[in-house]
Amino acid sequence: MGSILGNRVARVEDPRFLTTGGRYVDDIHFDGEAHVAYVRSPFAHATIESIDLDDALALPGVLRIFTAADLEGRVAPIPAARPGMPEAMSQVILAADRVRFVGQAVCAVVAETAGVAMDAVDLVLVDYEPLPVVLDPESAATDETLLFPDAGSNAVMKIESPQRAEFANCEVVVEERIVNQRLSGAPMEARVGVARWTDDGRLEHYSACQGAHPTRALLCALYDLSPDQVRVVVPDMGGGFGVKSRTYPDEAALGFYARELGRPVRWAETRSENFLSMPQGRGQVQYARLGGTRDGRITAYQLDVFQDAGAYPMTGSVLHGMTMRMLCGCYDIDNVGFTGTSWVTNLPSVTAYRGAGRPEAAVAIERMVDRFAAEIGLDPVEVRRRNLLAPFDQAITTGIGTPYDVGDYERSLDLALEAAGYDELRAEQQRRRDAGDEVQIGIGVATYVEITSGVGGSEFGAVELQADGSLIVRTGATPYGQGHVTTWAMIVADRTGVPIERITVIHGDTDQVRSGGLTVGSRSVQLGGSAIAAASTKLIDAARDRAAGLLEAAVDDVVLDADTGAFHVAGTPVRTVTWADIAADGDPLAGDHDFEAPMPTFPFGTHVAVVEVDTGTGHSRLRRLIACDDAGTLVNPLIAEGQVHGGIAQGVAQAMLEEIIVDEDGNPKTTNFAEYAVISAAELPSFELVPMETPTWVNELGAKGVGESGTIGAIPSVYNALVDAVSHLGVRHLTMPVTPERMWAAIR
Ligand code: MCN
Repeated sequence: MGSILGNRVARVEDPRFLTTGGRYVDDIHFDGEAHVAYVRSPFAHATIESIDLDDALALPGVLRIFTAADLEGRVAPIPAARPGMPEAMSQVILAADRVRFVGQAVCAVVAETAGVAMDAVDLVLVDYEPLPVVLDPESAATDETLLFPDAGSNAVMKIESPQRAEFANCEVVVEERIVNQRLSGAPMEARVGVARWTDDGRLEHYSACQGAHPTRALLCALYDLSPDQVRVVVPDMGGGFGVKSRTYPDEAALGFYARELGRPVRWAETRSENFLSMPQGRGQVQYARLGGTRDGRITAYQLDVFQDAGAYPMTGSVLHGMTMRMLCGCYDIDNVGFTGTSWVTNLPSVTAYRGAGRPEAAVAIERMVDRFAAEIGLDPVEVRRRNLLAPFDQAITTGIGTPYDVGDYERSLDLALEAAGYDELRAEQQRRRDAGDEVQIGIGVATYVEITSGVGGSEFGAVELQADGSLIVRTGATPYGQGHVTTWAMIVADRTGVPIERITVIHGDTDQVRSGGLTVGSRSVQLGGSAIAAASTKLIDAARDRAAGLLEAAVDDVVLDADTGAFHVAGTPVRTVTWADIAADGDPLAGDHDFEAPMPTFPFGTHVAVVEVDTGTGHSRLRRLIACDDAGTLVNPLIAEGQVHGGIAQGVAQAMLEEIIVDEDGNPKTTNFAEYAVISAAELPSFELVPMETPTWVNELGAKGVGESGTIGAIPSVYNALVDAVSHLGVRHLTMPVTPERMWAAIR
């Protein structure tokens, strides 16, 4: 028998989802629950002149209506997303004197039922005085209209490299303005929360969020409570995609309403509310400049970025920092520069969304490499080959100063091209062009590298032996579709020899797990998985001690057979001690560990996209997507591939379909799934995945993250393919999402 690691073990989570169903926050109810609905601003920017609650309060079933004045001094201000952000821009729960985006919460209506609360919302009369609106970060940068006059500027955070790239010696220079449009995370389950105060004065909060402990920390800060006075529970979730990495003010305030009413309080937003007010992704405008020699050597690269932070700075206001770290991509370029500032705008806040700053970096460099290739008339693959970093297995530092762990970029390129049949595809393209076919094909290649666990920090894991020899695993990671239960059980089974059926994984409950971080940045396997592995080793060490006693042997002579899960004296496997024997021989045994890595890891790969474009209508279709994603040693290739599939779908969506659209007054035009073109299986081919595993030395599992790679590789490859399809018509650049309308206009 060998290790279970690396096997395609089907998710143990799934039978429940497929039979009895999951248990979501919306399935958890308490006696006497009251329901919250929010009065939301219909203006993108306005002062609040007056609020009239009389009609709403008269509606039978309405219990209370809260405004900002009711919260004043009774709920602490929400801590800034990052230290150093302008204090004047702090997030608020309810708008006091000014609203800054359509959908901002102004009043909270609490009623006996959700229906009554919603009806009452329509009866609240708010008198607004509209102000000029700022709808994109470039306009914000003029500081003509200030969102926060006290801050003196719309700027949130400026990040820049020590120097700018120098272009004087370049034979060729290409420039482009690239927009990474705003996207909705569009989780199937919208935001939902329930809060109640237990008889012993503790706050219990049920949330659909990406980390139970960070939400507990937020609630402790808001209500001035110690961690043992708050319990946060995250049951099953219908997707997070980064946008649920924070518990936002509308939900965090539930504890306040519950305390005021002396009843449990629930809030479940509608889909429209989710589109209106949940923080969104991307929103980065880039000015890219790349230069080099006529024979294809890149010698200079400068990226200047305007990052949209939205109305109240959250994670989105630091995303350009990640873009800077990944500026150079897979390339050997020293002469590079970056500037970027995040700016507040009259739109919902921007937060992390699958990739969070790294797809933006990959889009910029990969688009520019293609743009440069077109300019010098060289195959884009050839330009990549001439500039890729040579393989390395110890840390190297890129031109922008980011250390990478391991990389073998050209091999991923070779593998993907071979699987794609690149030469035949180019031949087909030439045939269609020669024949003047109405439908042309485009081939897009992107070699990418990204950063996982980029924010660092530690993650907690514990393994506890039960009386019957089974194991309980506690993890600080909060899964929401990544299959941690299966994956963690596999790691523990591999170490202990206890079969995965006898391993129970507990997560997402601060009363059950000592500490934990966020499931973001594809950090969980490398940190949480490593913590579990190390905790297993500690448990085994403690168990060996006990086994030595039972076997009447020296502890150094006792070994664990990880295939059978039995301890014996080395070389004498006849007399064995089982995990149940060990459990029976004394106090409960456990091992726990907080794992912190020496550095992040840098997954990489190559995606090849093939699109068909109808040059008559501008309609494009993704025909194939070949993806070679290297996430180091894979614990469970089946789950990892699922992660890549989901990631690719979201990447294709950004290149071809999805976009938050607002009118000139800042009114959103994409507030439901009829208007927001969320991608579905109908638009996608079956993806062709090419395996490659280059282990990292950063953790004992050799694992890098995979949760976002698909997105990061897919966006630039599909984007490049769409431009490539019409490059023979003189098109050099397009704007994402490349809708039929944009494609049609470009062709003409
Ligand atoms: N895995 C593996 N070997 C590795 C790396 C990962 O086998 N070397 C497998 C494991 O089974 C692991 C899974 O892939 O459980 C994901 O691991 P990892 O890459 O560490 O990512 P995280 O668990 O930290 O997940 C976060 C990531 C992010 S940031 C977003 S956004 C995202 C994503 O995961 N949102 C998702 N995947 C999602 N999947 C679903 N279904 N829904 C979302 O909202």
